[in-house]
Amino acid sequence: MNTVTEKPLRSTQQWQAADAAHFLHPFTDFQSLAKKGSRIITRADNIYLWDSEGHKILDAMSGLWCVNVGYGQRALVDAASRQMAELPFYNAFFQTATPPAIELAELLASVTPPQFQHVFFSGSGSEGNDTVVRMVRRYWDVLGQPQRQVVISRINAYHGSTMAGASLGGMSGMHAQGGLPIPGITHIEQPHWWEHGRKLGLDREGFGLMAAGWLEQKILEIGADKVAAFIGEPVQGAGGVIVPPDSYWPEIQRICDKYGILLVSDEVICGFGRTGQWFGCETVGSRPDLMTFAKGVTSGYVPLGGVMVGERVAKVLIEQGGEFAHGYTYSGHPVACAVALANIRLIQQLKLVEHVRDDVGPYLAEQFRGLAEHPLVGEAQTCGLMGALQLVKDKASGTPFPAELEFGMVCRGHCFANGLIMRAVGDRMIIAPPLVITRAQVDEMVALIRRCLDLALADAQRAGWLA
Ligand code: PXG
Repeated sequence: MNTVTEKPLRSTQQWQAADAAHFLHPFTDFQSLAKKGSRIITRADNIYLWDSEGHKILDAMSGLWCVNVGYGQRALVDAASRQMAELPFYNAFFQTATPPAIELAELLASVTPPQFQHVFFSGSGSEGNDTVVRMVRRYWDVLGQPQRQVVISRINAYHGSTMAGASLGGMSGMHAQGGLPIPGITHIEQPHWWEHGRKLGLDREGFGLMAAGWLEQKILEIGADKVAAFIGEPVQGAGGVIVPPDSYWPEIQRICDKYGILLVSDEVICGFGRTGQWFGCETVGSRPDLMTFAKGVTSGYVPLGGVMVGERVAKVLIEQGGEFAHGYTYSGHPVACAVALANIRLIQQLKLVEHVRDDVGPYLAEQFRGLAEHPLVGEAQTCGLMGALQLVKDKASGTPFPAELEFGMVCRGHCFANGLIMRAVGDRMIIAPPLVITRAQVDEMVALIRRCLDLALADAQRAGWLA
């Protein structure tokens, strides 16, 4: 469109034809999408999107877990436009820097936990995690322990799609393509009570300690002197919004401390207010040495990522490391940094972290307790403004639907048709709405979710799947 008020430049069918002819979408079966045609999203405001057919959609996924301040925030648009006119690009490689990158580094140091005074910028979360792998190995090299190479991560984690990011991630479908994981990366089982602890008859907190214990077992199996770091998302996002038991992260911290292993918190989804604190590690009670961030740092308006580097690591790299032979053209991109500055200041002005912590987060939790009563819902979990509903065939026993039914996709189909963007990860229905959402909008979202659950239930009854 020329502007939001003018007629579209092309019809939906024309967009879809050109899309199918030229655009290879991420994580997509190209052929099946080409047959079906993409949904073309043309504009957005606050927590709503509009498609090329004029349908209004409530975006309960914040774009892709990133539009924390919601769509249409003028301050971010103006910051980008001012910076583009002033200095659209300069690099930070050859002993130069730009004011937005410096100011953002300073502001990040003030909003992150106190151990973080330094930042390394990247263009995305995946690149941030590539930086993490290089940096933790370099740290141990400089300390004279080059054998400390192994990074331990978790099955069903998501840490990105580059070679290192996908290797750190624990998605078997991704490992199956492209010869992954790269050497020196290994995985332990996730702290997923519904999947593992419940079946063992353990309560949540007992299971949390057991799941953290798997880290200690792995360290002992490899040899502590070979382990560089452990990485985890405070709450697993793409894996299905898996909120760990409260006992899990403090025990992980204790184990990392015991063996001197670096702890990395991947805050790409949990950062910038999503969990009701500035960073997820503050919600779950860990004290990481490094934090990866992206997404919410700019609310997705432009790409930016990076790694917060705690003083333990920064001191060694700065005082003893010499040149760190690593960096990206867009490390500290001035336009991205200017947008991030405007975004973080807006989060502060609107008190969005407090809004999630004290108001809409607890309100969402209350509404999800209501949804937990639905016959299809085995478990409902929230953390701040992330939520998951585990769909089950039989509520009393928690029996899942057979995987081949892809029942989550049945439910997601109803969401799609009813103006709600909600994701299905297997049979876990998940949300992460923009942090600006109001209580009235939470009501609107929950009513839509309930309607889609009812429609999915009617399908299951008609098809005889509940028997
Ligand atoms: N870490 C975490 C925890 C993420 O969620 C990344 C790293 C990688 O960030 P980039 O900016 O390189 O994409 C992510 C990204 C999904 C989905 O299906 C989630 C992500 C990306 C794409 C799809 O939920 N998270």
